[in-house]
Amino acid sequence: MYGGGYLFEKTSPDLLKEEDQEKLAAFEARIDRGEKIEPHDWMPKLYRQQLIRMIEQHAHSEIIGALPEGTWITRAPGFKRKLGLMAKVQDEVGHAQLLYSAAETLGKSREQMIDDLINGRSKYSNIFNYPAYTWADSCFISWLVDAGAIVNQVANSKGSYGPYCRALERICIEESFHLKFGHHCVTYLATGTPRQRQMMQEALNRWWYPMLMFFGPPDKISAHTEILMRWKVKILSNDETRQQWLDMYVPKIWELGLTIPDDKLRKNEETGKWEFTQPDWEEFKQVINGNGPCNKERLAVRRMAEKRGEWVRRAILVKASNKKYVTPLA
Ligand code: BYC
Repeated sequence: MYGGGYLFEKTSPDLLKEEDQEKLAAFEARIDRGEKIEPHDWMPKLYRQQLIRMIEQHAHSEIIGALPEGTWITRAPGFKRKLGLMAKVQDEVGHAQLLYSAAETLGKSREQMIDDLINGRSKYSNIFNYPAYTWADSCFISWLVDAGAIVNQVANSKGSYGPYCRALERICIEESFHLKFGHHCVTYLATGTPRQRQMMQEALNRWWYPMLMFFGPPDKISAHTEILMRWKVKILSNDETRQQWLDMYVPKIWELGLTIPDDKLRKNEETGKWEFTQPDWEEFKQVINGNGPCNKERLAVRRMAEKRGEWVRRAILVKASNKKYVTPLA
């Protein structure tokens, strides 16, 4: 459990002291007026760094997120489910491409970002470090993790950095198809045979607390929320997105006759806020720093993909420079 301090080193607004104060004021006035900041506009170093950090982590989450679901494509029940899941996984990888492109506009190359990911220097979403044991786990991701992503991304798409917002708008449209697919899959299991219902319930039990963590640590211990909200990179705080997701999806989960594994979960009618048992924030810290149940496996798969794809990337580069390339198999 967490104490009073920040979970990570808090972003200090003191870092702004070195900036040209006139430029900083003009920049902040633009943001206050709701203008978009574009790649060639002046921006404080901290804004650039924070955006690279956040967009890059988001991009990594998309390609790593494709892994637990990807392993279910061949095992999904029936041809339609296989097709649906394959399209979804392909979309997620496409989202990563859009996001890497948005982050590149800030000056960090895609190669460097991938290198940081596979060498464990970058973070990605906690939730994809948990195993998808059954088809129901994959259904949980498609419906409820994507729902969480939509709540977060719809808000952030109204933010201040043009390339990120435009990428998010497109991503959200595709995510809404995933949500329908996921809802259909979960409903099918939750209203199916006793064995199917049990499988869905067990998946919900496994994913509930990692899902609460997905929105980030509570505001009072979040390191970056304050500065990111000041610059409208984040439009809602971590607690606000978590509350919005609970508000939208707890009733839907209950409607399906599933039990949420938290006796304390209730909506406080006076405050309008959901009260719930806090997830274990120490576990969260371990998971996002490489010590979750699947971190090693996830990065090993990415490293393998990177190695296997190397000849393709080289061949494309050689073709672009019009040289003859012999494949390793020739
Ligand atoms: N997981 O100060 P805080 C998807 C880190 S993919 C891991 O609150 P911030 C999908 C945080 O990075 C969608 N780490 O941070 C894909 C920071 O560490 P550093 C994923 C987390 O940035 C495929 C530290 O904790 N969505 O849905 O203000 C298939 C302190 O946190 C997490 C996005 O990426 C976490 N959950 O707020 C299916 C959305 N939370 O960097 C589905 C974009 C926090 O100081 N990102 N940390 O070492 C955001 O909106 C924000 O970055 C967050 C965190 C709300 C996640």
